[in-house]
Amino acid sequence: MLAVRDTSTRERKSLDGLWRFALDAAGAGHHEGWSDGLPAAAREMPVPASYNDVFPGAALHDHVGDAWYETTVRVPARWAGERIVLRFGSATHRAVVWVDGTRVAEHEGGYTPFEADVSDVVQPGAEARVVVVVNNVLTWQSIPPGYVEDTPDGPRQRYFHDFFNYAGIHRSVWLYTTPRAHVRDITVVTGLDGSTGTVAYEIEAGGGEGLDVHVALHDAAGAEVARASGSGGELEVADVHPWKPGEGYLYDLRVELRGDGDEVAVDAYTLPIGIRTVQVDGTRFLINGEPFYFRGFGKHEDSAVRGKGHDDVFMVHDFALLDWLGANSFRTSHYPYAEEVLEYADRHGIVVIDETAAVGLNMGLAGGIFGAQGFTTFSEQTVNDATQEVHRQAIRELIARDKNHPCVVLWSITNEPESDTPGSRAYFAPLAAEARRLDASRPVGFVNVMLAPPDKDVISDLFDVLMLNRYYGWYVDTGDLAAAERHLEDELDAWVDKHGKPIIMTEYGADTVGGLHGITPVPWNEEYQTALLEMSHRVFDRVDAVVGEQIWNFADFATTSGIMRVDGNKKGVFTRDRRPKAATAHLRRRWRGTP
Ligand code: GCB
Repeated sequence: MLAVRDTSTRERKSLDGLWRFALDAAGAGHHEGWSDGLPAAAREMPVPASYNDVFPGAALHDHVGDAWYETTVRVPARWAGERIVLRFGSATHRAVVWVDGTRVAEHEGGYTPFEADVSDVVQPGAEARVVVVVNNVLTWQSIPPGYVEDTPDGPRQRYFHDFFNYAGIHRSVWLYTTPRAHVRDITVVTGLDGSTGTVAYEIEAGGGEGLDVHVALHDAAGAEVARASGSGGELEVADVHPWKPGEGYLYDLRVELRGDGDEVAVDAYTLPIGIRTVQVDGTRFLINGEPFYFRGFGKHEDSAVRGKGHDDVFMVHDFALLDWLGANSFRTSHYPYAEEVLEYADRHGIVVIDETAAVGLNMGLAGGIFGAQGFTTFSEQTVNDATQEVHRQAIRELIARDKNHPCVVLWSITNEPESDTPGSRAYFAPLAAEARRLDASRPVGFVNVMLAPPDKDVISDLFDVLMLNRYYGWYVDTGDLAAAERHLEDELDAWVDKHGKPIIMTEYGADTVGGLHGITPVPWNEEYQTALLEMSHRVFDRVDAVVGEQIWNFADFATTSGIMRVDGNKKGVFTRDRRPKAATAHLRRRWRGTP
């Protein structure tokens, strides 16, 4: 799916700003015709943002059910004759959209874009009313899963993942044009052969019968370096300048649809691409044929008041802090991040492990950490075939959106699922195969939980790399870093013996209250977080197969309430407002070599 861009043939108009907003816990809006306009009592709500923390009070914070949004947009008169599309970067977790009372789109899944062709619904020159109902309910058939408990005080959303269930219109909304005949999709796969780069491309056109496809590749200085025509083919780039970690060199692939002999494009779209390769070779992870070591974090899209609303200020600041520490990578734990984030990572040479929102498919873990529920993970009544279909669709949408980003080097199809039962193998084998079918150019992985060490895990053979979340020194061996060091190393050695695949440590860390110090490192103080990271790093340095360390977490983040969390998860090396904890000094030394 192409990102929204202005080009010589396309124009876009932002719908971001203040929308009218009303909660609808009872689901009345559907019967009372809110799709034609919200009740007069509606208040104003910023888009993009999570709605939960914008106004005080539990009604909004803990809302379960529908929330309605409405805005109007003037459709420029000059857009007459164009194809006009309404596009949402995301709406969490599902949405239905009406334009002037006509239902134009619905979408399941809170972290991927969707759009509707509204050319026949809007009038160029006139205003159009856009109404969206966003629903935040998690069920056994949603990704991520959850369930609603009916209590005497109303419905309560329960879920099995450790971040707050923020909801709303989290990313930008655009109205944009394309010509009626248009470039619908582009897929590139790049290669390197010595100093020659290759770009295999496929172009899908919509309504472009009789038009020819022309592609031209331009380097960062704007010079054309290759061209071709036809809807598929391969470009060769002599003296290629590869995309590399730390150096996000991009070419522009200019795609045009043109009539026979015409010089002027009917539609033009420019896709920035990076030429690089990714491979797994034994226990090494290679980018451009060279061993790559991941240094960085699992992150969250999370900040005060905005919740999960995309914000360019936090995005640029977070990347600046990654750079300040010498990090070279992060994982989009635990859902696809905003497209702007991937684009920024492309331009700045930051390596990304791209994850679906399939988190919390593990009742063993949910029972152990977040309070026993007694559910079975994979069953007719819980995570079942219908869930698997939603999960498959989530993988499709992630890959469709992010397949052309050079920063993305690895797909993570799920975080910490149950992976030690026959049911888990039956569930994941087809999903791993689906990810491979959709993209043969990148390795596929999943993130393994502590409850499924090498002697219990039954799915790691389906994947190319091992991604491990381990909390030695925190959830186990709490406060005993000597025992933690032994146990961590023993387990890593066992993984190496069993699988011989590269190991990326995708989570390790300690909850740490910013500002809490102790002369002795003990759990919760800043000294202990530093000591736990130092201990982990000593172990990683002794195990050759470890090809990456991504600390949990970049910054403190909001979670659901519970006795395990004090104002959220505190495993950040930055506080939620991005103040450094003491561990950042260790990281700067280790990752940047800065004293
Ligand atoms: C995990 C999860 C992550 C949690 C983290 C923790 O294993 O993947 O979502 O936040 O542990 O802090 O417990």
